[in-house]
This record gives sequence, structure tokens and C-alpha cells, in this order.
Amino acid sequence: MVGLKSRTVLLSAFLCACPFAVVTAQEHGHTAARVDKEVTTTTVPGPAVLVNTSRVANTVEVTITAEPTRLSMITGPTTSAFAYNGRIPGPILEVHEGDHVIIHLINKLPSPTTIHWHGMHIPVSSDGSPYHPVMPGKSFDYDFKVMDGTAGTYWYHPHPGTDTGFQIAKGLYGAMIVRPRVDPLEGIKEQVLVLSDNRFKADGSIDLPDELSPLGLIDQQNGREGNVLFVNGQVMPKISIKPGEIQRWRIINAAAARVYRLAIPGQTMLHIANDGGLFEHPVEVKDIVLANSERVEVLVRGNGNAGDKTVLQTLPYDRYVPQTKPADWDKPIDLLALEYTNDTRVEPVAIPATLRKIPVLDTLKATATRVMVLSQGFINGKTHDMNRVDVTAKLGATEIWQVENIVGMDHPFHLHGFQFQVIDQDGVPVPFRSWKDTVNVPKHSTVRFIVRYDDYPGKWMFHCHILDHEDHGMMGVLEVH
Ligand SMILES: [Cu+2]
Repeated sequence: MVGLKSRTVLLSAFLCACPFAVVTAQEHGHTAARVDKEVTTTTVPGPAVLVNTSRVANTVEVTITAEPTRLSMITGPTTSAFAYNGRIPGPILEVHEGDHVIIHLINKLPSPTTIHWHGMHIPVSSDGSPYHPVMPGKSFDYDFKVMDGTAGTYWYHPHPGTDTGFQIAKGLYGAMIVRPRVDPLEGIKEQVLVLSDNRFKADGSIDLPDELSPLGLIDQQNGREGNVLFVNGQVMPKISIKPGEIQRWRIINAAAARVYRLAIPGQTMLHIANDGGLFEHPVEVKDIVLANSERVEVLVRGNGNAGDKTVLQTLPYDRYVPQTKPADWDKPIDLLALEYTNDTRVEPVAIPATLRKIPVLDTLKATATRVMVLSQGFINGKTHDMNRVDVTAKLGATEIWQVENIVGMDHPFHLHGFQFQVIDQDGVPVPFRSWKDTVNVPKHSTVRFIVRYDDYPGKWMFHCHILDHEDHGMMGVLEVH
């Protein structure tokens, strides 16, 4: 995907190191209004944090406006986009376990939208699924309590029926962090890295081809990938690290279809968390495959010396249908620069050997196995129907899902509302427990996971998280009652 031209775009944007500036808000006819001073204190000039307007203890109340805007997304012409509070990605929503959270969504878009709090265990009325669209010009209050044990890295994005890919491509996505009451890694410097990609036309507009055009058909097949790779809305941003310092990176794959295989050349990372929060023990890894909508947390150790420079890369990962595999899929791509400061070496902090305990979901307690056969665009041979319930289950029941991918490309499978534990892939047990809400099911593979439907009845979506597949109906409904 990344040819000579886009390499040039990457390079020139890096040299420019432009902050992500709001140019105009079309709906209000504002003139250029820079928002640089809202940028967080992290070295990556990422999104601002949503301001809590509540004066009540343990309560977070924020307002998110989804609105058309015009932004400098790449070097050159500006881009007509959608943004949450004028930013791409949207501002970070930061909450604690035990908090009461109220989010006022104001929809100033020309079409219905929702906000789905991806991975959160919350009431179905606040899930932001296609069952609860917010019409243009209308508002909606999402209202939920953050459960204990759910601390982790999440994200939010629209989920309005068949328009999800379009709205996310236009810029609607943001990070959400749930902090625990006591963090075993308290005091370690954090970076939030929201990964996404996009494709632009020469006039700066987002390239969303007609579905029946040759490129549109490839997008439908593979999922739409872009040749411009963003980290927090920036191309090739820079992170500073002191020699000896350890940093905690919370990484979110917000791309429509691109699967990342993350690595820092010549060094390992400590993988400490998946979608639903910390592992029991850190795991040393050379690289991590991060499928669409998955999150990981890693500890990056500043092993280098003052003035050294390295990069975070995405390595080749073959998720594609062979016939439409991008020509340069096998080339690594740099995502961000990691640069050592000239500070004297700091003493690395000690990392606890045990981060927390994760309760076991016992397969002997499972009362059903749900078989989901994924083919190209279908789940169990069907496309999504809002008026059909595909799986009915009892509140509190423990069940196994057996997700069988029978085609020649990967499908990342997401279940709303309930975190699960992956059991095995093709019969090979996963090496350790973790909480997940999305699992990549590689081509011609079967993944089994176990889930307990705690607390919240209702109609919950499950679907492929390649947005083109989801929007074309690769989705079903679980009703818990
Ligand atoms: Cu899919």
C-alpha cells in the first residue's frame, strides 16, 4: 500500500511535525481556530482529555459533540471530516472503577449516529448499538457505572447500522481509559497511542470510493486500508524516552481493516494487558499482532543511550484474501520515532511479577456451545437483521463460543457487553488467561472462547470488526434475558 508517493507524504509530514490543528468548523462558519494549548502533556501531541464538569464525587460528566469540520490531516490541502469536539482522534475519556459516568452526546452530523463504548461492560441502553440511533440535531445521555475489575484501555466510536465504516473513516474515534482503584504500575509514564490509517485524494478529501468501483470492491473484500498511517492523528510522531526509563504504552487499533504487528527493532517489549486490562504476569514479546479494535498495553524499556533513535514499526502480517493482497503487504512500515533524551540514565523502576488475579471462567460450567461459522460477509450463512435474534441466552449463564473461519482471510470477531476468555485456537490452548472483547480468527482457523453473561440483559451485537464486513451485514444479535 505504501508506495513512493505515500512515503513522500509520510516523510514530509514528519519534517513538518504539524500539530493537528482545527481549521474551521463548517457548521458555525468559524474562522481558523487553533487548539494547540489543549494538547496533553505527553510528548506525542495527542488528543486532549475530556473535561469532567461534575462536582459530585466519583462522577464523571462530559459532553461530546460529533460535528462536521475541516482539518489539516495531511500535508497539503485540508480535509472535510467529522470530529468529536473538533479533534481526530476525539479527546480521551478517562474514568475510574466505581465511577458513575454520564456522557452527553450532541449529534451535529447530517446523519444518525451513536457512540459505542467498545469493550465496556455497561447496560445495553448505553451500548450505542444500532438499536439506539441518535438522530441529527438530537442529543443522548449515555449513563453507566464503571464496574470493579474492568480497568483497561478501551475506545469509543460510532455504531449506527450500516454507516459505521464511513463515520470512523471521517474521523470519529477516540480512546477511553478505565483506571483501577489501585494501579500496580502507578507512577510509570504513560502514552496513549491510537493507531489508524486513511486514504486521501489529491484534493485532500478522504478517499471513499463507490462500492461498485474496482477499488470499492477491493475495500469490500479486504476491508478498507489507507496508505497514510496515523498515531494520534499524526504521521510519524515522536516520543521521547530517557535512557533507562520504562514507559507504559496503551495502544488501540482504530483502523477499519489494517492489522498491525507491532515491534521495536532490536528490542523486546513487556506485554502486560489485552482488551480487558492487565494480565496476571507480564510476558516478554518481540512483536504483537493487534487486530481491528483490539488493544494492548506494553512496557517499553529505554535500553538505549542518550541521543539514540529507534522506531515503532508494524511488520508484515498476512490477513488478506490472496487475490487482493496489497502488492507491498510484506514491507515493514514505521509508525513513530522513539528518541532518547540526553538525560543521565535513570534507574528503571521494578515491575511487579504479579499484576493482578484474573478469575477463571470454568469450561465445566458452560451450559451451551454457540457455533459461529464465518464466511465472506456472512455469519452462519446469514447477514444482519435488526428484527432477528440469533442467539438467546439466560442472564448469568456461562457459554462457549466456537468461531470457525472457513475462508482465506482473517476476521476479527467482537462481542458487545461482555468480556470473554479465549480458550484455544485450532485446539491449541492459549498460554495464559486474559480478558478480551475482540479476538482475531485467522483464515481457516477456529477459536473458542468462554463468556458469562453477567449483570445486563438485552440485545447485544456480535460481528466482524472489519468495518466494511460489519456494515455489509457480517453481524448478529445475542439476546440475554
Ligand atoms: Cu470480516
